Amino acid sequence: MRRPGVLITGASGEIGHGLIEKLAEDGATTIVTLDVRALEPSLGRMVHREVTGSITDNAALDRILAEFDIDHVYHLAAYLSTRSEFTPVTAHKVNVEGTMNLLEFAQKQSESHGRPVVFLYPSSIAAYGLPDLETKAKAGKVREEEYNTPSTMYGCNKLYCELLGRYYARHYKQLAAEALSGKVDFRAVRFPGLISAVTVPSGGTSDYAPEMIHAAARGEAYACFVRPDTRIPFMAMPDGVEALLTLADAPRAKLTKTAYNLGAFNPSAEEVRQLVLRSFRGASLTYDVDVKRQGIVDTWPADVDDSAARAEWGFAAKYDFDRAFSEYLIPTIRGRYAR
Ligand code: AKB
Repeated sequence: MRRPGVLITGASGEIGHGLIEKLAEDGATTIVTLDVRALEPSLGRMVHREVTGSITDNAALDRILAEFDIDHVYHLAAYLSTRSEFTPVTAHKVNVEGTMNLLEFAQKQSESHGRPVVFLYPSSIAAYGLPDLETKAKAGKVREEEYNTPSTMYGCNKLYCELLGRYYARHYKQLAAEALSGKVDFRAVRFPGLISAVTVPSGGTSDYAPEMIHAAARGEAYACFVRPDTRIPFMAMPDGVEALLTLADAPRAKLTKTAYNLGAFNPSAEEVRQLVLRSFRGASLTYDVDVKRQGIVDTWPADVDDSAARAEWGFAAKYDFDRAFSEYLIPTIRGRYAR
């Protein structure tokens, strides 16, 4: 008998950390993870099977298929935006071919147990590409259908994988209607920059905000790599994890979109810096603009319209900018570094 469970890829990353903790809370979910990196021991104790391997390795996926009856896939593994610009071919292999492998895996799982597999996909604001700063300033809250012309390899990968997911959902829905089993229930969110109090990101371009906060908490000097006026949407990690879980539970019939915007707060880099300076007096935070990374965030929207997520599956971020700092980031980070 194969054991029912959920699969998390890229589980040792930032989102995986929070997601595992949340899914493990009631002890009722069998959690299977797949990552090239080992989980921290404290997280490893919360999962039932930790597979160390790549999403590009079909043998690893076949082993999971043979052993588990997976009904939810949280496909978090990806190369982020800055890293993908340095290694575009590898990024495409991991981000696109890896996602394709996971979609095939989900479809096979569904065929074998006869139920749809809910496939959660974290897309990104990188799926947008605004042509210039003037357009960005005028665009206001960008809707899902607007400016779908990403400028980075990562953004192209994310947008294309949303379409691949849509293809799988429609294709196999049709097969299911023809009485052939198998169905991938693909659901995606376009995450803003995520800020976690317990992990530091790597390889992203929204990293300047979390890096500023963590450096200040550690008492280290930090030079922000974007201009003070740079503005993109951000979200506190607990809201990001909650969004994935809420979307996973939403009734299928209510969902009209393949990918949903999520909004929370959208401070400029200087507004982040000022709040960090108020929280960590004497912190050394300066600017040293990296032209390439600046060029990337300049194509991302300053804000997003998340009305579809609110209306269709009841999404509402708990943390605005001030609450994210005062109730989540600062107390958790202080505790972490004090230890
Ligand atoms: C990145 O900066 O690449 C990510 C993202 C916005 O998707 N954090």
